[in-house]
Amino acid sequence: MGVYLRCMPQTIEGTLSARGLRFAIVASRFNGLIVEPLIAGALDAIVRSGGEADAVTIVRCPGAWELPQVVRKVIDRGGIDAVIALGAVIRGATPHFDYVAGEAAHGIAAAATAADVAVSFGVLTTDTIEQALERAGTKAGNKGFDAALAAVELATLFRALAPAHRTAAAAATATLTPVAGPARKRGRGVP
Ligand code: INI
Repeated sequence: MGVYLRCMPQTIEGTLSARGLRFAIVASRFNGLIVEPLIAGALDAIVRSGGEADAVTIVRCPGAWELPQVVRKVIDRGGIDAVIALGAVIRGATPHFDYVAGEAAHGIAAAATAADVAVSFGVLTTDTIEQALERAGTKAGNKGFDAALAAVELATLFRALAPAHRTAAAAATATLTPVAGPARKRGRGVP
């Protein structure tokens, strides 16, 4: 307690303001009954946190297994602050689920780690369709909405974590600007 009175730690964190942010939603078509409400939830979260619907590009791919490849391409294409990956993998009678869900999770995590932009994970992995429906806008919320909010927080955190030399340069410009005004008035400024 005493330590905090003498020395306050610095906290760097994101916000939930999507104002000015550009997003890509990468969504799989497989299990569209579940994925479409996830997309709607993500858009709702972006708009309700101050973002613009026309600052969102929706990119669709066949299934969750393809999500990592497309997320990478979308990041390489540039022009966005955050990618929200959405899909639904539902367990069947064979081990296929484990391969698809595992590849989606590992691949998106690998793309995220290598990326300069925020990447969030909104891929449902459930045992049943009922569990997936519950998480796509019914009794267990909407994981698309949650993933979009995570993307907003991460993108704004990345802005706050911009390299120190860049923020120092911005601060120097900000301090110098007011000085230039009066100097110019007295005839000593830059012509
Ligand atoms: N894709 C999904 O997105 N969800 C699933 O539940 C699923 N299952 O269970 O098969 C699924 N399979 C397709 C896969 O993602 C690829 O599109 C396919 O294997 C072609 O590469």
